[in-house]
Amino acid sequence: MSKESTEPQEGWVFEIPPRLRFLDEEGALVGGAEPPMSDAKAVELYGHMVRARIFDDRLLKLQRQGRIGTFAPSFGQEACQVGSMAALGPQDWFVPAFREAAAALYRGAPMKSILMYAMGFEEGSATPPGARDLPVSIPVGGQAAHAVGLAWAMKRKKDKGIAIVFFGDGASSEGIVYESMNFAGVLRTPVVFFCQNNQWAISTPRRIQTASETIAQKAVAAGIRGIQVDGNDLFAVYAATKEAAEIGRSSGMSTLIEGITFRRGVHTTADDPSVYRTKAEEDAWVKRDPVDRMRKYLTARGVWSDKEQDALESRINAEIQQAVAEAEAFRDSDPDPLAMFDHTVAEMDPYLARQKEEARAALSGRAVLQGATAQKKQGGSSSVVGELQEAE
Ligand SMILES: Cc1ncc(C[n+]2csc(CCOP(=O)(O)OP(=O)(O)O)c2C)c(N)n1
Ligand SMILES: [Mg+2]
Repeated sequence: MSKESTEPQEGWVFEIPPRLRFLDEEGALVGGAEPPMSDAKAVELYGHMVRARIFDDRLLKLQRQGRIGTFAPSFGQEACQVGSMAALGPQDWFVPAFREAAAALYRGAPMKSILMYAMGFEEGSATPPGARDLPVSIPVGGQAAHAVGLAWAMKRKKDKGIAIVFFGDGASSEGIVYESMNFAGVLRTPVVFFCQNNQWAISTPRRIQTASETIAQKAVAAGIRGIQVDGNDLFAVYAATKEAAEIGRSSGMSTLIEGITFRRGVHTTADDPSVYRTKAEEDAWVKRDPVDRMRKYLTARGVWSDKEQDALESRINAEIQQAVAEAEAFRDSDPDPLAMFDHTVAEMDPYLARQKEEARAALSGRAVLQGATAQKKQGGSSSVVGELQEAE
């Protein structure tokens, strides 16, 4: 380890500043705040939020129709995801958890891929060549370590990218998240730890997730910056992430951003939030919705109208229809089940390679068994075991 990487970091004040906010719930700038982007950019990012929301809604319907499997909606968290990714560039690594469809779409993931993944096809995890995007990560918090590893590798290669990792309020209690922040502090690797505090970890509410007053302050012990933002305010998220990335790029200092938001929908399509939270709580967050807030802002600025909204929605619906058709065509094309091994890791560990070979053998065994069963129907052997033995 180099001398520089083990030195205490001087010149930083590890205090959590007041929660950052630009827009109030009515979409008005607060306290003389200047918008951190042009109207044209705000319109563009609003379009991305709407696109994510309509896509999310469509996925929910497809799941209810039995056309895709389980998925975790980003409904209500669009500002956290679009605002942060918009502050970064293709040189930066995107490390998602499992609720980041809005971020992935912004980043360029094809809708078709997200649909394929939700249908159970690992081909949907394949990222476009050269994209610095990791696939969905289901083990809660584990991806934080990947982000630090990526940032460390970039630092060693003198590559000016940073890594952003998403995780939830629940994940903030996982050891690996603390360990990752600790490593990022010690190694001085530029990571934006983006905690989407959506108030719930399945049925566990924020108030019993941690006795800590904020999640942001957990940065202090790791010697990295911590900041709370209104996570339903696109401008606040954008500005905080941009600053965190600039500081990271120039100094290696990491930042933990706690975005205060709300999971407006189900945890996943296998969940029913009405059994553990009240309608009053849900209603309170409807008023703080990030997409509505931005629409009010843009409308008041005179740069958005209902007509433009209709045109946007039609374009998005057509795009989704096309993507669903393509994903279903893929499903019907008899995809190779062995592809489930191919798109999560760059280099396969020996144990995974072994599993792939075992799966290949089992699948070909199944094919033989099916063949033998077909024979039986035509008056062949009646013993399945016998058939398997014959197949060997
Ligand atoms: C290590 C691990 N433990 C438990 C689970 C089951 N699980 C999936 S999501 C989840 C809650 C995560 O809550 P949070 O981190 O707040 O993220 P959110 O779902 O709210 O986006 C749990 C416990 C898991 N996937 N991985
Ligand atoms: Mg949560």
